[in-house]
Amino acid sequence: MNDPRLESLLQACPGLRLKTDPADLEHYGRDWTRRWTPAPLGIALPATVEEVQAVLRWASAQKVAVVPSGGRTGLSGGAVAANGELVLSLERMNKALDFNAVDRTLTVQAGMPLEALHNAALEHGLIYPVDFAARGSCTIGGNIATNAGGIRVIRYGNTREWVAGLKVVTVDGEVLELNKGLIKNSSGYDFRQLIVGSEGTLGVIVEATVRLTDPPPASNVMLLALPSFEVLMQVFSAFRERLQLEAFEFFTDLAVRHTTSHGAHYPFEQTYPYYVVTEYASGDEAGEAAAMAAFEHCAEQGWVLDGVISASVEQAKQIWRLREGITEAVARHKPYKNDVSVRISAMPAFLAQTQSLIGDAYPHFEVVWFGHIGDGNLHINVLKPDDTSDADFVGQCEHVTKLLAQVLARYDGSISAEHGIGLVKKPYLSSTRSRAEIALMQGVKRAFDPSGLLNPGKVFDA
Ligand code: 2HG
Ligand code: ZN
Repeated sequence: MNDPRLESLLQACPGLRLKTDPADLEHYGRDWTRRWTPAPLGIALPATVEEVQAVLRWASAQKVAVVPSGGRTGLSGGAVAANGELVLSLERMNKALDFNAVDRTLTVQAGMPLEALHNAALEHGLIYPVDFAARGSCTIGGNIATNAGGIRVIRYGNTREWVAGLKVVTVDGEVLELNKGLIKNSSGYDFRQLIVGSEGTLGVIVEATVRLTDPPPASNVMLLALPSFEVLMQVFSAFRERLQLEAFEFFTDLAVRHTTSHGAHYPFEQTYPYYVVTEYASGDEAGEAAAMAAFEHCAEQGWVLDGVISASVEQAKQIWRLREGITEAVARHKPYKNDVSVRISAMPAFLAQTQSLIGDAYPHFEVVWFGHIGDGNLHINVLKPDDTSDADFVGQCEHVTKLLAQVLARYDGSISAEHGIGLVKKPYLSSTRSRAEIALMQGVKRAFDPSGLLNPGKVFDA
């Protein structure tokens, strides 16, 4: 620990756990984006709210920038520390603190992994319904900081809907108790919701009180094979009309090729261009009959070519793996990621335009399409060819993203549906938010963090 600033941090916060090994700096200085070289000053791993307060007071006094850090599974560079920042990892603050059976809320520390939160809810016979593939590694604090969405938004909404209260430490070490678990609270600005999605730029989330709900009725998983992109939204409407959908996810043949070469099991005898995995409530015969009716209707119209329904929990997991395994399966190709959204009603026209734009723009690149189509959210992963340099590849992709941003603006869409803006989408923020909005955001940032020390350079430049 050569940097004298870290000695002074330890004096300000005796007993604080600090990591400074090069391997740790590398590990904690990056997220799942691999574009930036990690270069943090050090890693602080507080165990208590008081320690977080002490670290932030010290950072304010010393004018040291701080990057709050959860599971670092983000895909927008929101947790990257590439400029000598102190990483403030919440990983040791990972416990459940309080369950309230009457309020049906669970209060946990921010560093609790999402999967641990799911399990903690289940211990009380309830569920925390927000879910996505990174559940084992991401943390609830990070989920809140990006208003994470995932595979069950169609049924339960985004993280935002489930946050009943937050404990946040401000840059000068004050503790804010936001909303305190209330359902009704019409007492001025709702800072809780301002913190949700603020990507660590306004304060450090140390505790969250989340709402829980009843477990869903039994569900089944169906995998559908589609002939074309054009029928996707028709299949969605047919299923949504007849069933209570828990998930409705889309992916392409190329995605399947990657997940199966990564161990996922493919249940059909031949391949098809497009797929949907849908999960729906099916506790009884009526539920299954409705699912069959939806399937048959789509088959009659020629919108689906094949289908399989999970006959066991194990088979349901296998089907899900075809979809949930995509991010991991394509990771070695250093994908350039787009995470865009439009209103569901705009989806058919937006999809058609985007498909032709991407087809023209990337004739030489593999493009993996997938996403939460039932929420109007599309993921477009462009894979880097081995013989193209990182810089050249990103340069070409950025050019296309500018065009995509223009299409999105035409449909009033968003350049980031659920991954946040971070560093990756910062150049395109103005395609989704107006100049007046960005100016107000900058003003809010100054009110919370006048010296610009919290996650500087993320979302927008102050
Ligand atoms: C998903 O939906 C995640 O699986 C990751 O949001 C998307 O890797 C991606 O682009
Ligand atoms: Zn997603």
